[in-house]
Amino acid sequence: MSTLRLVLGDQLSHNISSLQNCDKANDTVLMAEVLDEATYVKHHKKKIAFIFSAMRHFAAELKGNGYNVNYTKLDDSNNTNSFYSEVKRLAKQHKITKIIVTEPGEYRVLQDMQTWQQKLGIKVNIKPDKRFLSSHQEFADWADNRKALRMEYFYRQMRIKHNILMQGDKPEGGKWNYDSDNRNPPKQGLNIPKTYCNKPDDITQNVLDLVEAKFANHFGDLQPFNFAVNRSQALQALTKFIDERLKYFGTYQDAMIEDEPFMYHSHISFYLNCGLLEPLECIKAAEYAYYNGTAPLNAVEGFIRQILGWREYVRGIYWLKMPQYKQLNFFDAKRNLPQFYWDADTKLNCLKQCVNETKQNAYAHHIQRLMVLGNFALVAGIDPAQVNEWFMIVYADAYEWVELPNVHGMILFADGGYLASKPYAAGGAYINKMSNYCKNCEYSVTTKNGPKACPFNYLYWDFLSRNRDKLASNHRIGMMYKTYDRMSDDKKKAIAQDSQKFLKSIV
Ligand code: FAD
Ligand code: DLZ
Ligand code: SF4
Repeated sequence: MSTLRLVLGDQLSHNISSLQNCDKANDTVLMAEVLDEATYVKHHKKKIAFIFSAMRHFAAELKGNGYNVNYTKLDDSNNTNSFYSEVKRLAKQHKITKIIVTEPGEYRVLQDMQTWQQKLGIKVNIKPDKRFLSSHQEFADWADNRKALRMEYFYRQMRIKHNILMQGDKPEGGKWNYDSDNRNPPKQGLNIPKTYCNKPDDITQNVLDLVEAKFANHFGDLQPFNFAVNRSQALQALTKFIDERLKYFGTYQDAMIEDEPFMYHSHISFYLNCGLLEPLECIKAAEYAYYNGTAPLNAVEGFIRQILGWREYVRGIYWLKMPQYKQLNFFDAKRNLPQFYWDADTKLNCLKQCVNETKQNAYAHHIQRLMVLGNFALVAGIDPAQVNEWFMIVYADAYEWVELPNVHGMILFADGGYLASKPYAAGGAYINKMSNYCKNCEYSVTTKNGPKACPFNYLYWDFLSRNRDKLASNHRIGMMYKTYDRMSDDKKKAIAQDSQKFLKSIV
């Protein structure tokens, strides 16, 4: 009797359910770098390097802890290059009688795993992923019979359940949400501390060479590579954030500055999503900083809400609504993704900046993703499948359970308002208020129409006008139609003409 325990690249946690009660003398742990996973979308080079290096470091730790690990490297001659074929190969080699795996973070992988038992004739036990703070059942129970799901109410329930920032049954400071204090524009002379920066060791260097050789035609810059690649380094990155940047996280959460890709954000999503950090330890570290007097409540509550609220909420929606969720296209958007999402060759300075930083770092912070890259895709009517693929490719923290609800639901409103109460569409004024991008742009953010006008200005109104039948009854956006209706016919014509001309120019 021998059990095969499969650990995936985003399951790098020592307490992962697939390793529980492991018989170290007889069981085999399988970890495998497989081409299928690196190419089902052509991931950013940095993302592949990060996952492979973190996997190799984790495998070494497991071996050090006495586990019997079979680690398949990408260029091993016997690598069969898919999860299933590797499991099959190892099951034969080690006379395996049972397979244990923790449920994956993507529906396509789960579907595949669910066929293994029948195909292999070996019992396959798919265990729940206990690293999340809300189970599928708990989320489904919460969602049951609600007309509309709203993150805020889910978040309050999670605060109570985990007793985070609570004074008895009341929220700390008397309010659940301090978002209204968290919308400051950037100001000049901010002294933003440097983010965590790790020097590649030999393991990482080998991986970087491998990625350069095998994935040269994938998007993104491989160098410099400074990610944390094991748990102790990820903890250092978390501590550095809590000590140096958390205090301003809230105030400048929505701010964007040219050549400051990380602002006061934590830059920990990669580590959380692949298992090097646990959500509750990040939440507790921030909560401690508040009670310790080193960070104010608006920052701490804002940060905790992202992890305890948004992160769990989007995962809940993904598993509740897949596979249908991915097919939704509320606005019937069909336009192809413009080439500048890949090469940053555009006169729109905000997009140029955000694409370039994404290419360099496999990272962009939330407002860049939402209000620049996402906002443009929404108002330009880009096909959700193409936008979704782009976001899966370019960010080192992208796994479908978290990427899809953010893209389909939050930025594209492709689910018709299941996740968000209104589309986050905005004109250039928002980007101008929250960034310094417009100062160096060839377009004029204050001009509404004509060749010099900021394209967001007319595309915003064109988007509303094109989708009137779908949006007019939305009470959070319906009033914008009153403003549109007060415009002269000439103005409306100019909006439509400028939009058509611009959209034609970006194919
Ligand atoms: P911080 O701003 O410091 O926030 C702290 C943590 O909160 C993050 O590390 C993350 O774990 C969590 N968080 C914050 N916002 C969200 C959110 N909306 N959904 C889920 N978790 C959240 N996040 C991903 O992890 N993977 C993705 O593929 C991803 N795609 C996104 C696509 C779009 C269009 C948008 C608008 C958001 C997306 N997000 C995604 C959410 C968010 O932008 C990133 O989690 C965040 O930018 C990561 O940077 P950070 O670690 O510095 O986060
Ligand atoms: C993202 C990724 C990549 C690029 N490569 C691998 C890999 O070779 N082996 C592996 O186990 N996991 C990899 N991953 C993470 C998986 O894509 C992830 O586990 C699934 O998408 C399920 O969430
Ligand atoms: Fe972006 Fe418009 Fe500002 Fe240019 S003017 S940076 S296109 S918002």
